[in-house]
Amino acid sequence: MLKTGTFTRRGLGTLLAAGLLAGGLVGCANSDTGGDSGDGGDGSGNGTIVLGFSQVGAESGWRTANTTSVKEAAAEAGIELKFDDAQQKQENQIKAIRNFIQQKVDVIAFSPVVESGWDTVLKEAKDADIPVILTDRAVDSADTSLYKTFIGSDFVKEGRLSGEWLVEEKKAATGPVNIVELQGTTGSAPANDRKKGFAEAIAANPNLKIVASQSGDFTRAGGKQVMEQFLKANPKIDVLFAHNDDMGLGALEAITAAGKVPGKDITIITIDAVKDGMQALADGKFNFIAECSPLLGPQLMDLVKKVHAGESVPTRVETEETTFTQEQAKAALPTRKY
Ligand code: GZL
Repeated sequence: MLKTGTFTRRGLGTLLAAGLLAGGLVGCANSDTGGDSGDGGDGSGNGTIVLGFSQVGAESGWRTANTTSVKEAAAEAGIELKFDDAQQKQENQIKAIRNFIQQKVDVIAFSPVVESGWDTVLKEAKDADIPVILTDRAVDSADTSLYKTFIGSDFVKEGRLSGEWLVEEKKAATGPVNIVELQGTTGSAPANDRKKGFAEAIAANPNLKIVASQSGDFTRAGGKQVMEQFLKANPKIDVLFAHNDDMGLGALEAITAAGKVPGKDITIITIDAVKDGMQALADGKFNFIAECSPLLGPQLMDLVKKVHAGESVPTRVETEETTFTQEQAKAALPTRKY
């Protein structure tokens, strides 16, 4: 249930699926016409709202599910979507936003790959009188007038819940518990905030020590590569905290190749709860996952319509998420939407 949303995300998911089936819609309404989208009034020239969306990339299962949610929700909402995949490069996102401004779209939404370096381009959007919505990740701009609202998760809480579970799990430990940490993309809000929340939580038990921490860039390949380095440099690793499932899944390969049993020799905590991560949890290879829902599409389209109509919107629309143990993952998997 969303704290400030008007629908639960899952309810909207069902609605969305029914709508797509009933309408016989295939694919999605994203159009990359490239040229000027119209008279600059409603952007499309035919009353349709035109949304320019700059996506981080396609680095993880979470991102893929998020892209699907945005595209399907735009189709369902009758919003013309101009979608750009930045391949995890900030300069590509800045280029895409400038392109949307030139095309005079009605609204711009984006998931900022990193927190800093957005003020100039966001000021250009503001000067062009195009409202901006932040989705999924936040920016560190001091000027909050540069965007209308943020929709996404509380990453500090996700890190804190992960740390709190570990404190409880290892409360009987009498000696040092060595933790290695696979951080998300350097400079990104989820990496900064998950690291912060986790560190604050584990401070409750001085036995819990982070002995190595490095970015795996939210990818499976990155998780595997960095975990291989961790295993070579640290003779005793008791816990892996990975900022997303995909890096944890990549790390599984390195752990197994090193002759260790994931979930037993090394306790593994991840964040996201995408299907592959939940399967690893149900199979006993992971031990705990803090959920981070990618299904932001329907709520985003609701905000796009409100912002376009000049209606007031909350400054922050936060998703409420849960956590999963191995048993809870087994129960949840059959109905998991992503
Ligand atoms: C979190 C999102 C993160 C996911 C990763 O909202 O930005 O980026 O946790 C994804 O899986 O790559």
